[in-house]
Order: sequence, then structure tokens, then C-alpha cells
Amino acid sequence: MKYIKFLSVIAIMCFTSQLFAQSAKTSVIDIKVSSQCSMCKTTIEKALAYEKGVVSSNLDVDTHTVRVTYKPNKTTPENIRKAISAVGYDADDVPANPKAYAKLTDCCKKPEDRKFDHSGHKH
Ligand SMILES: [Cu+2]
Repeated sequence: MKYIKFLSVIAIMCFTSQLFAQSAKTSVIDIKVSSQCSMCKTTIEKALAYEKGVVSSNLDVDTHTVRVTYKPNKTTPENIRKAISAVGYDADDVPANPKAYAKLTDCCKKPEDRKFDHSGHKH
């Protein structure tokens, strides 16, 4: 009888941990962004850190790809792309918000839009 009680406690524990795992479920997406340098990385990751439902993000400066871990019950890839656009960067097929883009530091703009030639500036 004691053994059965023990088993049911284990079963309940398994069940509740399953519930926890369900509620903490996250998804991961890769989004192509128009980032140019490590400053862009900071800007985008900071913007995503404040975005509802985003758990974490990491932008690879070399591949211009940001990997975002998010809660699918709290946000959508579309919202995440909009948040990136709002700080001035293209995100997949969502173009950068023009006003936000205009405010970017020169070196964070696309090469064709830069006023100055940053020779020696590593991008
Ligand atoms: Cu930059």
C-alpha cells in the first residue's frame, strides 16, 4: 500500500513538471537583419530584450542573422520583426522604419547610404 502511495506521488510529480514544461515552452527563429557592425548588434539585442515574449536574442554580426528565443503564446515572429524594424533595421521581408533608420549612426547605415567613407573602420 505504501508502495502505491509512493508511485502516485511520483506520477503527480511527473505530471506537474510536464505542466511546467508546457507553460515555459519556447520557440526559436532566425531573422535576417540589415545590421552592419557590433553597435547594431547592441541596438537590436537591446530592443528585443524589452520586447514582450522574447526570452533571449543573439545577433551574429558576420551572417547578419539574429537568433531569437521567444514564447509563442506571448508574441509572434511578425511582432519580433516589427520590433527590429522599429529601431531601424530590415528584418526578413519587413523593411526598416525609415525614421528610425535615418537616426542611425552613419556606420550603422547601409554602405550606399553612408555620408563618409570609413576607410579603416571595421564593419
Ligand atoms: Cu552598426
